[in-house]
Amino acid sequence: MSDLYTHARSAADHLLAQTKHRPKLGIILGSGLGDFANSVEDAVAVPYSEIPHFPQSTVEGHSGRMVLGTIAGVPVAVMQGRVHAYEGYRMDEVTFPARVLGLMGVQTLIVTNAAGGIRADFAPGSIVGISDHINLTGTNAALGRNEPRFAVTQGSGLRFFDMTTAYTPRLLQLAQETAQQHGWSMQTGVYIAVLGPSYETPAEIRAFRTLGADLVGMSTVHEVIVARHMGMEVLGLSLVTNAAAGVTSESIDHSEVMEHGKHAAERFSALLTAIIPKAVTE
Ligand code: CYT
Repeated sequence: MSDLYTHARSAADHLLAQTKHRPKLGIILGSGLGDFANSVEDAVAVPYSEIPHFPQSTVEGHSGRMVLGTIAGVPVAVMQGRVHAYEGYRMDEVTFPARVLGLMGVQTLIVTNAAGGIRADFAPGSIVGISDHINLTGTNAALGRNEPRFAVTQGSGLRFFDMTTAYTPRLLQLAQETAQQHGWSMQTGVYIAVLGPSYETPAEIRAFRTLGADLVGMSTVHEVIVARHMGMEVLGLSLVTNAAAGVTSESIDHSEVMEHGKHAAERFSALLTAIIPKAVTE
């Protein structure tokens, strides 16, 4: 744990040595959304296995490489695949890549995931902007001794840090406007994170709805916590892959979750490509 900063620094330096680009924006691609990494221009792809101290993903559909290059002229670092707590990784491992992105100079982080729709009007295949989250995983990625050297913007890296606008309102609005320009309206919702790997029960989904959640998944919140600790701005996008348990009479199947990722991939990529040049600030 005390080596976390040093390890993240050496991973960041290793990655920066592979490219002339200096990424301003980072993207973490969720289940079934990895294809977007193929649209990076002037790309260098570094397998996670070659990055010092980087955790390796064990899940199907998470291929595990960092793609460095540009999208619409913006220098980016795109993570194709992430590791999850349900694979048995500690919180510092789950969020190590987000720490590395920050240390590489990323100030804007786009986190994406495949989620179950708790709201009945979130049809499978729709892309929903995350307005806020509920961390129900029982743990927190910022556990342990505070490390102020993780601050990427002034006033960040604090022991206790604000989560009032964890999902940057400007970026959420930008995503909605961009979706509208592409001819569809993007709804927003609250994402609740559970540990997994079991999908939720219908009773849990009813409880989550009562708690104020609109989407459910097994990722994202830890990365967002770390990003906010470091002072990055965050945009969260969920691809609704299925109705959550009990919302319809269907059961939930991982292959169905992956299939929806593939179908929505084109729309998702078009949206991201249009958002990126407008998301970065000077
Ligand atoms: N779906 C999903 N729960 C779901 O129902 N993709 C994650 C968690």
